[in-house]
Amino acid sequence: RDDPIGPGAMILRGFALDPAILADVAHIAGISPFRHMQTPGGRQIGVEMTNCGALGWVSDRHGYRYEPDDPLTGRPWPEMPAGFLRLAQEAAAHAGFPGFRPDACLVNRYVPGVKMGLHQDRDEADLDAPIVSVSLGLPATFQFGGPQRGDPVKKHALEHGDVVVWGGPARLAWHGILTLKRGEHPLTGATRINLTFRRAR
Ligand code: MD3
Ligand code: FE
Repeated sequence: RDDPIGPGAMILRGFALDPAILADVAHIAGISPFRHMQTPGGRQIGVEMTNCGALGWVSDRHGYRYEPDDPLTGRPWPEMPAGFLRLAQEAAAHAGFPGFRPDACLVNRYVPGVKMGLHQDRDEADLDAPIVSVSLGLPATFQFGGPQRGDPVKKHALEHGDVVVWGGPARLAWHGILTLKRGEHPLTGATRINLTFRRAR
């Protein structure tokens, strides 16, 4: 089911239900483990992160950026699985963005009590490309506003298998995830996994 939630933003409910996605996440985490990154201000980010693809999103005392190598292992981030690439391209095309070629996939892991505060995604060189985000495991509520920090936000529930595509006028929208509620998911246990596909360069 397509759920248009604003100009340039659409939820594709149940678009990512293939259990192979979670096997791929486990494979990635076996090479580049989930870890807490630091903010430039020296605080620890509550969400645990890893990446796959040619570039990975990194945050540390020096700032936010995309890097070809995992700073934890000193090796390249694991390759983007073929199924990830296909899923992201199919979702983007379905939402009206044909030709999406993501080179970065950030993998976020939430446990109950963790949130992601309101922010914009603007560390990417190509802001014409959309972002595709995949939700797995425990449900979450995400907040989605406008291009200005003070714009009113709307809340939407995201469940296992939901995919959201953001582009055009929604690309620089402020967004975040409310504190994850406790729960147990048959496939992910007490966690929520989010894959965020981007064109970083
Ligand atoms: C709206 N992740 O990694 S996905 C992030 O569920 C991030 O882990 C959240 O925000 C998560 O940066 C939210 C929904 C999302 C992703 C990217 C967006 C919403 C967006 C980019 C522009 C506008
Ligand atoms: Fe974001």
